Amino acid sequence: MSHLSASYNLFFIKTGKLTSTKVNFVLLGMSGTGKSASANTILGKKVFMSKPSSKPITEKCQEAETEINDIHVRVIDTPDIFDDDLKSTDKEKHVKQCKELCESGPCVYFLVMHVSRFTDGERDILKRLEKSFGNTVSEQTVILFTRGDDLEHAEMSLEEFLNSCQPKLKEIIKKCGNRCVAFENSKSDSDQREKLMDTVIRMLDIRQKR
Ligand SMILES: Nc1nc2c(ncn2[C@@H]2O[C@H](COP(=O)(O)OP(=O)(O)OP(=O)(O)O)[C@@H](O)[C@H]2O)c(=O)[nH]1
Ligand SMILES: [Mg+2]
Repeated sequence: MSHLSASYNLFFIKTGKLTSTKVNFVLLGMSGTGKSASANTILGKKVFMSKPSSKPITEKCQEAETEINDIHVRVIDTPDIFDDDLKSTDKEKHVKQCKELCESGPCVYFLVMHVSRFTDGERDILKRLEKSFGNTVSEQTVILFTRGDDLEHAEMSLEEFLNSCQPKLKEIIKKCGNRCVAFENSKSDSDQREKLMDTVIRMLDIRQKR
């Protein structure tokens, strides 16, 4: 039994519903995809530095907490652990830190990508995620697409984007149970974080019923 279902089941037995427990959200993805911007959207305020840059901005794991629909959420923003230039000792340090932070309760991984391009470096991103966080990580993963505003400008829905995306990305999405959300980080409305929470609750619920 994975860590997620163990904690979650325990909580359900106690209370019958998912309230007041602490859920950990770990934002992972390549540099510049919008991990920190998405973390800020989830938190509902600008906590982490997020800006245009040709080089990585976030250099170490950072965390902040919030409440969404009565659920206590700890948001963990990470540096690009898929960066080939990163020393393996640094990468291990970041992964270890995430794992330690997730020991406190259920953990949901968000694989952050943007809708504008699926890059070569992202083709094997799930394999790399599994290598760091274990073979079952995709069962606890939601794909978070940033730059939802680009979709809007192209008058395209998330469904249309997903239907027309390339086979390798489709494969990743399928492995993650087709759990996808689109974020428009330039908007600070709370609808986006509530929709995200719905996806998370549905995911936890499905695991609970297994
Ligand atoms: N238009 C638009 N820009 C976005 C969105 N999300 C992020 N960005 C921009 O993309 C750039 C990079 O975002 P970051 O949040 O710094 O990306 P990151 O993944 O944290 O990058 P590192 O810390 O280097 O790993 C910033 O200029 C953001 O404003 C979005 O939904 N729409
Ligand atoms: Mg960042």
